Amino acid sequence: DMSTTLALVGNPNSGKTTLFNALTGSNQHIGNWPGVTIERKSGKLKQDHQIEIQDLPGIYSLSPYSSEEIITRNYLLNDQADRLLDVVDATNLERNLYLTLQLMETGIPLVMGLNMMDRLQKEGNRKINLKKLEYILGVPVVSISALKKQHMPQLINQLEATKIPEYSYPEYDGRLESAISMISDQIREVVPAKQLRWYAIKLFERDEEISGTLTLTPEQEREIEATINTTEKIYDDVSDSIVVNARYDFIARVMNMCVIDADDFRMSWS
Ligand code: BGO
Repeated sequence: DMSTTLALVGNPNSGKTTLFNALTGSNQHIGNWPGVTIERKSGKLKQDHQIEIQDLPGIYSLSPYSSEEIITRNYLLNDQADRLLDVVDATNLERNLYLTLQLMETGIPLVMGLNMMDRLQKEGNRKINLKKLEYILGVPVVSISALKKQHMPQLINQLEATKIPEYSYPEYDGRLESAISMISDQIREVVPAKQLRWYAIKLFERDEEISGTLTLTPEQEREIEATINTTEKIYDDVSDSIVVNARYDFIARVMNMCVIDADDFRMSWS
């Protein structure tokens, strides 16, 4: 079987539905996710029926707080997607990247569809350097307009590419990184290799949905808790908030490197 499953992921209002329709045409299957009344849509890529597209609920984060988030993260962790198409609203890049970073932690190959480029251009006060964005994230970025069906061939080309480059994970503050690496050492034997970082971060955040799925020895649990405790003392903060801040720091660096606002120009010339 040569078919690949492409999961469509993104924030609410990023244009996921518009893009799904543009990519699949009338070739759609609609149902519900088990146990909830959230619509489940899948379809085949119009131009290439070997690519099965699974739409996932729109979310801002992979935390376990809403049904939408739980559906999405279970789907991703159960390894049902061969690759991800991360639909990003270019006019809200900073906020959308928060999900992108978490998607990258799942280890699943990812293509970013930077959507709403028509609106960004029309607004005219901001430029995104796509090459730098690709470079700093290490993932392919295709700028598109799902509404106007612009750059669809380029996107499809990228989705059909036999190999999507492996990316390195977003690297956070050194003190957090050493905690993640110590936790990774405790769980290496019990989680899939490519999901090691994701599980380590979730354990660091004390995500009980996730820790409940792992069978650890009491010794391992103590070691992990000790690592979390020490790190919380170093930062004088609770662990989940340490991770949130680390993600925002990373995003701030991405924005500094890749985005130019017209106002910045004016200020520097006045
Ligand atoms: C309304 N460019 C522009 N300019 N708009 C886009 C693009 C794009 O590339 N892609 C999507 N939109 P969804 P989720 C609307 O519905 O696909 C627009 O939640 C309106 N509706 O048309 O639904 C899209 O599935 C009345 O806009 O997103 C939609 O991810 C006035 O972004 C919105 C203005 O797209 C969300 C817009 C009655």
